[in-house]
Amino acid sequence: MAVFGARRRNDDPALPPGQHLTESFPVLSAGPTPSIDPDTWSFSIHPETGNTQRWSWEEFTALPSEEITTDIHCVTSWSKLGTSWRGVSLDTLFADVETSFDFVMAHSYGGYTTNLPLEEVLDGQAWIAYEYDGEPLDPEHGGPARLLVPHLYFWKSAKWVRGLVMQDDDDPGFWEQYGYHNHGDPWREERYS
Ligand SMILES: Nc1nc2c(c(=O)[nH]1)N[C@H]1C(S)=C(S)[C@@H](COP(=O)(O)O)O[C@H]1N2
Ligand SMILES: [Mo]
Repeated sequence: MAVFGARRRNDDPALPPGQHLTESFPVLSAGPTPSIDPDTWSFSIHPETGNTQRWSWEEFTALPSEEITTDIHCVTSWSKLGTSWRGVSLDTLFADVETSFDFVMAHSYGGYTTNLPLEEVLDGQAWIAYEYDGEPLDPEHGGPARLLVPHLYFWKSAKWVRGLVMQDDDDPGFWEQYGYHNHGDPWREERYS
């Protein structure tokens, strides 16, 4: 610890501009927490070819998974450092997907949507996460499974995700239609448009 006075919290190099640290794990949901039965849960990817890839909960949790330790940044200005998750990389899920579209729209149980460039969810940048801190993901945090795209503001990490639809255009999702930035890079403070 600093001897000559406490380091200002916002000086932490892991903190993007305008963010402050939180130790808690706030819940931010635009609507009620849907109750989702793993027996009827599925996750699917819909390319423009119509060749939909779909996984049941049993199939999904049998896929190779990874442990992810990462910082997360909410546009309302809290950041949480060193969060730990388990999930399936989108590289794994996209392995057999053929598409010439450059964007994805994430769709959640409950109706939430958010848009992302395909190239920003591949190459180890995004996961469908189903554990947090070694435990099944809490429903209020998106359980049974959520998108995790930690290099963008956390609204892009759709809770209760049920599928990704390939898009030709970068059409805005739920919060993006209400004025959130279409891209959402916390290091560039892409908060609102
Ligand atoms: N389905 C869904 N996903 C969502 C949201 C939501 O309202 N619905 N809120 C987003 C926002 S604004 C944030 S900051 C994070 C919050 O995740 P948490 O509640 O686990 O902290 O989820 C994102 N994903
Ligand atoms: Mo948020």
